[in-house]
Amino acid sequence: MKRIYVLITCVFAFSNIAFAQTIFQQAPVGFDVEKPEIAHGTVDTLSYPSATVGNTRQATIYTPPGYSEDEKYPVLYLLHGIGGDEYAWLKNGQANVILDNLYAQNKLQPMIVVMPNGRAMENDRATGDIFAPDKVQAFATFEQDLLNDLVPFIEENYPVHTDRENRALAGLSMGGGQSLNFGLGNLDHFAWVGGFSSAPNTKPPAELVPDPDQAKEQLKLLWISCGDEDNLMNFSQRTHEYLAEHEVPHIFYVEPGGHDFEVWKNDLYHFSQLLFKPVDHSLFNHSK
Ligand code: FER
Repeated sequence: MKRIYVLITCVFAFSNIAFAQTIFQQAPVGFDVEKPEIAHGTVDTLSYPSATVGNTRQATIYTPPGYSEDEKYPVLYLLHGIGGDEYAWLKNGQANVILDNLYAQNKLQPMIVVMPNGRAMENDRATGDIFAPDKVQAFATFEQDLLNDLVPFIEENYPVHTDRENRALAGLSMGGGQSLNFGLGNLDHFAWVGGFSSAPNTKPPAELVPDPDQAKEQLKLLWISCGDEDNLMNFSQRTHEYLAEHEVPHIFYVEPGGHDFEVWKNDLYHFSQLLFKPVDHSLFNHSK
């Protein structure tokens, strides 16, 4: 009899592990390779006045194939990590190529993707000691720059919807921590939130989601992912466990890999396809 219990326990334990890792297949080979024969979106650099930093700041922007000023689009704000800047997702993450390929397969809702510089300080280059306290602090200061300077600029200057259900915030590592902190801390601004391999700047879960019922009600999608070989897994794991305990629907996606763009490209590939559409709730984790 005892053996049967052990067997049943093992089956459950393994099926849970397997579930966490198989919600999504890995992005198919070639998903990040440029295809000359398909339509391409447009990549640009924009400048906006920042009252937060007291200067003019830059962001990159991707508008989709078929973009028209006569339409209105939802917006994904996509944030980089501690070693990155507003070009990181394009240069190291081939974000525009991944998105072009998804549009060619009709897998994406038309959206504008804004890639800001998340280090809100006068010199926002990723040079010198990128872990220096003032530079790390600038990733927190970016909350004000994003909410008070960049989002209003985008909404005044681009043909975009301006309600919370048409704004998504996601990022990798430091940008994952920012996305969880700022997104979950400003549910009146964002309904779609994603943290990829979120870093130690991620607030402790009870601070991140002090009111689980409100989060449950307001979030369209909460995405937490991490590579299974990433030393920062603890920050995603503890967030997932708290969310599961408080029954806040979310996706917890553990994928093969470490702390690098192979993982983050795969995250963008999957996360972007879920945005601004009715979400398949069977993908959500409700338990630990
Ligand atoms: C740390 C380890 C990693 C940390 C930040 C990171 C601020 C960020 C990594 C990344 O953005 O890739 O201790 O402290």
